[in-house]
Amino acid sequence: KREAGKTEVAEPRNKVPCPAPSLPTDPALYSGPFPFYRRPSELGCFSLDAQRQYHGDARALRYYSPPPTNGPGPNFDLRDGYPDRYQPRDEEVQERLDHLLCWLLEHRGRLEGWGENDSLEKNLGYSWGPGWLAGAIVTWRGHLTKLLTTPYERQEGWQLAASRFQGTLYLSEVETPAARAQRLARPPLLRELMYMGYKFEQYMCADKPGSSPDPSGEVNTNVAFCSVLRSRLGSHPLLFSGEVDCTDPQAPSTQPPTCYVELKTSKEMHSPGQWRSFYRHKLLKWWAQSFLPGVPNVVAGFRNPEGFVSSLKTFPTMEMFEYVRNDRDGWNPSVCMNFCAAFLSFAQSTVVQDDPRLVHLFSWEPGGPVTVSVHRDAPYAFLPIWYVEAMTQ
Ligand code: 0WD
Ligand code: CA
Repeated sequence: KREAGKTEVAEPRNKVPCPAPSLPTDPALYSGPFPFYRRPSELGCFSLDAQRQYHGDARALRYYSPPPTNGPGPNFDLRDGYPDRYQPRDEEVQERLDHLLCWLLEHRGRLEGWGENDSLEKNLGYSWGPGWLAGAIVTWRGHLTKLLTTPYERQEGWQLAASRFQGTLYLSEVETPAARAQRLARPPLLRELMYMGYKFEQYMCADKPGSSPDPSGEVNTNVAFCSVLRSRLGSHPLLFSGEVDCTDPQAPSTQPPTCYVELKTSKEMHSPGQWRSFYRHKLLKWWAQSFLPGVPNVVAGFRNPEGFVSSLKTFPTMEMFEYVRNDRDGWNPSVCMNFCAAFLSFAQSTVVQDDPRLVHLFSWEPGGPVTVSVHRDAPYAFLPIWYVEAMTQ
């Protein structure tokens, strides 16, 4: 309304209030149809040895070797060897994307040169060849898992640092102050529980195909085998790497990632209420983690309060949703994937400047939206100088 005696002055354009962009995470906003997700294919792999040194091969890959089905069944003491035969990885070392970048440097020729071309994808405008990496998102599988479960997460927030370099968008997790405080104050029982997960792997895996597990040795969590995969979510080409527990020499297809097996431990359950809660919370995380790389089966070992596993159950990744399909308080894979796609679009449109020293920090706490802050150099910049220099040659 025009008031007498007052001149109306338009707000200068640069003063128009402009809310900082943010992304909501409510599940109801993402319940559309399941988005396109390309069947993940393995581009390569690498291993980390007992000293956490990188090797561009499969030396750390282990072989699925469950107890014979005709025998007495498992009786694994997951506390055996703790803490005397335990060499835990030094969690103070922030590795960020370093090992994955190491693999990328070694294979940049194949990623940037003419690779096998998928003509259907080419017709759709998504080619695998020169320029593919420049349009891709590079990250760890574990970071994508956190994005998939965000609409249902009520406990732990996250921070993801993002930098664009030569077109590619790199995403690297930053430990939140709360997560760091929790890690430093980790109760002894939780430390032992972490060991028990790795001990289970030792009971279930052999070093060579056809041989038997040897649980007498040490558990060294520096050792890792990582698969490097290519996929696409909606319009977002993805290159990510994830740690793989073992390969099943008896799998119907020996082609990775379909021969891979994910191993998990969980508390023995005794009531329908305990199973329901397991389907609602644990299976969501298991599904998200294994669906992304196309790992078809998760083998669970159920431990009793004394730390012994006497029963195993295989959960096919593609059947996990069935346990919550008719549960009003269950999770929905479409919500997970649609939110992840929305986040990737949000990140792609937020990080416009191509500069390896510039970081957009995406932060999320349960109950709120994803917010963004901008930083330059330390402590948030994460693309190492050796990578930037080698890629600039
Ligand atoms: O820099 C970071 N913020 C992170 C680095 C966070 C998470 C993982 N990593 C490292 C891991 O050490 C590994 O070398 O990245 C690599 C691959 O990770 P991912 O496959 O993307 O991670 P995720 O899916 O979260 O974990 C897979 C497995 C875990 O199996 P379970 O069954 O517990 O989900 O990797 C192991 C663990 O066995 N793992 C770790 N091992 C040592 N230290 C760690 C860790 N911090 N996190 C996961
Ligand atoms: Ca595992």
